[in-house]
Amino acid sequence: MKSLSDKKSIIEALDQMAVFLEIKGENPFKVRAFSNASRALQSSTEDINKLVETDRIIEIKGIGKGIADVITELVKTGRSSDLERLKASVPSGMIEMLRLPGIGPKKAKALWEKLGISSVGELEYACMENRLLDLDGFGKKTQDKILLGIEMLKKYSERHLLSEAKMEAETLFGSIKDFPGVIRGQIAGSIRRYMETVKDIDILISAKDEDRDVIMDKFVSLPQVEVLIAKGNTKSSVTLKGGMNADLRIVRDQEFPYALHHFTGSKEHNVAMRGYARKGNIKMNEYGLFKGDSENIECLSESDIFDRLNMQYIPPELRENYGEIELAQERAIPRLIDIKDIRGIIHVHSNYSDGVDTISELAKAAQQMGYHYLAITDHSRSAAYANGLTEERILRQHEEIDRINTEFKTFRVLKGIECDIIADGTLDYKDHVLASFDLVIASVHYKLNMTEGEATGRVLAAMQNPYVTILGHPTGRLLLAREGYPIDMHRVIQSAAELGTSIELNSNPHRLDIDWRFLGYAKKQGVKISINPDAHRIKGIDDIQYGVGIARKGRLEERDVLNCLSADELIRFAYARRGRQV
Ligand code: DGT
Ligand code: CA
Ligand code: ZN
Repeated sequence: MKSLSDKKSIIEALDQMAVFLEIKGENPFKVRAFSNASRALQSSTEDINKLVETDRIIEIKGIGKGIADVITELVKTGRSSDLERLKASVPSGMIEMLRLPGIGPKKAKALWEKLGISSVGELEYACMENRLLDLDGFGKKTQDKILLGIEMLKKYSERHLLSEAKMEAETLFGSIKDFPGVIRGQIAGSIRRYMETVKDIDILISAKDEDRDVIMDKFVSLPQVEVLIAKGNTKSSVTLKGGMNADLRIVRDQEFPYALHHFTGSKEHNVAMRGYARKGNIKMNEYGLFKGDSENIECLSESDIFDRLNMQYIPPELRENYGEIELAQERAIPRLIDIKDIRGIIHVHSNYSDGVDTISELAKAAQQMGYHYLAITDHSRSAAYANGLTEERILRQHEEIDRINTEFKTFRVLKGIECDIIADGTLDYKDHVLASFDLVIASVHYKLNMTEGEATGRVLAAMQNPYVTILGHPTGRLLLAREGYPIDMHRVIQSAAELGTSIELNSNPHRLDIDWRFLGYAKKQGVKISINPDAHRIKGIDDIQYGVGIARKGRLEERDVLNCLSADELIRFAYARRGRQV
């Protein structure tokens, strides 16, 4: 092991101890003792190794016995058991959080204690939901500063949210497609497949051989390019200013369909497709489909490839080797849900709780986007951090909704609530209050630290309540930030099927929860999935596009989706669960 006996590392270790002690809320004198010791070491000119050897560390002014022992252990063994113990008792995400500008131990501690935030991802999510505005010692300025810092941190992370990668890719492709010489092109890779997280951007274009150099020159000198990784005339790689890597590949136009299929992937899908083609004596790769050894089977488009292989076209979202190849052979891939099939928006927060826009503004925006209804679902009373609704404020909100509804002829605002599931699995309001809503989303928001048994029990208990129309974000995960609580999703789905409860596909790009890998099972059980934006502002309604993409990935059809129903049908669904007719 590398010895820590250099002064700098020891100073760092002492500083870290001070920070961890402060986060843990230890005695301020003890915290100060460590920072004082660190400062004392910094100004001391003595050789630490010698001081330790001769047992004279304690002679440095400002270093007492306890800290001298820590330093001695650091010098002799290269580690400190005290520091390691402390470090293990603080969530590892907190350590990353401390790298953000404006977040010192005091603020980190407040975020942890007051909002249960222990990672950068959770912090980002909380900022987006305006959670920091009312927190003591924070405010709009701090919140903005933190968000900016997080953006910088994210530059260096391995994977990215689909939403961010897709927007970057679309801007980039928007420039590339207009370069002179580009014949056709497309965004490929995991973005085209709508994977929830993405490593890098893959763009494929076709061009004549003689145009390649100019196109590559233009690509690498685009304003959003920060670093050139490699430049060639078939492939160039760059790092964008936002921190993401992007590859541009150029092929001959007649190769484009095969290359598009290849670079869309996934790798697992490609391998399985090649295996399937081989059974028909066809060789398949990124350059073509070959009968026997050499004769190329001409394909003008990607769908020709599937045709020639005698299978149904497989939409990109399905290409994960998740059963799609068998389905395509049987021609059993259904017509997947499309955003145009969505009739109404469910799960939107207004300024009654932690949203920023008024109900009326949200309703008008949703109508303009072509939807027929909007179910407002603010937070319930125990969500104090989000200004959850008291019973009295529910009444006021319902009066306001009734008034707004008189202004619309062909649009309707529904009365919903996102009701917290209390730790014991009961709901945040009494039944007679729940009965006043058109629909109820029940979600877990706190005490996320559960075993699988606890989480499953808590959620199943909540679903027993007949007023629960939809189970909200069923694992509580935040992509790239926080694992969801472990839960027996198959049992939850079975229970939803038996009870007639819907399950949410939360379309916020940080969540995308329920995971698409469970959608096939939900569909088979006949559970309706509610594709919800969980919007906290008008713009957030657009997030439903990510939910629709994920629903397609899970092979959902229009009839599998709750908000493809009309408002009347939706209310009938909710009331059927309550055992009542409308
Ligand atoms: P990611 O990790 O989000 O970037 O995911 P992809 O799927 O975009 O992966 P990437 O960028 O490494 O490669 C793009 C596509 O190229 C991939 O989806 C399929 C194809 N590909 C890459 N490596 C292989 C391979 O070893 N074998 C085959 N058959 N295809 C590959
Ligand atoms: Ca990729
Ligand atoms: Zn929620």
